[in-house]
Amino acid sequence: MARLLVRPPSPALADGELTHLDRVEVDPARAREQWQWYLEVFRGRGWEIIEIPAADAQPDGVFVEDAVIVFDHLAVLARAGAESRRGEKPTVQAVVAASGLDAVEIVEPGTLDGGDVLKVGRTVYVGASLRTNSEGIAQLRAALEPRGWTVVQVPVTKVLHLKSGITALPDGTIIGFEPLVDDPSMFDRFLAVPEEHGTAVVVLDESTVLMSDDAPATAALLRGRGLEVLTTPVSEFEKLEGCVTCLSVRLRD
Ligand code: CIR
Repeated sequence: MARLLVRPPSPALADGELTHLDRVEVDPARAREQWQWYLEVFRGRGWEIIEIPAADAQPDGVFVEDAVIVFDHLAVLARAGAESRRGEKPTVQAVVAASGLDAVEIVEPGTLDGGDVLKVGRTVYVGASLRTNSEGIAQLRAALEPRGWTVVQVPVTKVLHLKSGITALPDGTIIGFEPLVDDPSMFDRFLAVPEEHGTAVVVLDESTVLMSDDAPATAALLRGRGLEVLTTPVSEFEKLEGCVTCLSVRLRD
């Protein structure tokens, strides 16, 4: 059964890191409600939900995708690029240890945020961003290439993470909002989407994706390609440069 790692939002979510956006008011109760709805989408499709213990002193702890990335049976424990986020790791590490996955860690001086890692088939695109440095990318490559993955470094200067600007459809087409993508020509198959909040999709299965409800023209575009598109509100997380991908880590058997 597919499993979903998540962590409840901290009451201090509004104090999370911001890099490219101005701080606006965040409603913690609404964030909690949106997080529950997000889980319902997965529950409704038979996913098992595994909760990482709350880390209320960590405003950005809900964005669990940044802390661990899973490749087959290997979990790579990231080393957050933002110092304020390094305290998220121990609770994530404990859950990973209990999950039965093998684990490797990115270590100092490497930094890597999971939001900078996009898997497309056996290719792993890694964003060189303010959060992910060349040492972190080198460590990831050393862990993955012997296991049959190809790591491709991608520049990221316009958004927080690689996956703030692009994600991939089930058929491997990369979608992105062009003003946020440094170099769309790096990708063999690139589809421009018309909305900033339309760049992030979570693949639920070969014909279904989940995305923000704040990108209706993109949802229509993807439906026109024959995909089933589910939408959910994530406005409180988008205010903190988060999106649908970063709220979970998907473990697929
Ligand atoms: C941060 O700046 O770290 C958080 N406020 C947002 C992290 C979003 N994570 C992601 O896109 N993978």
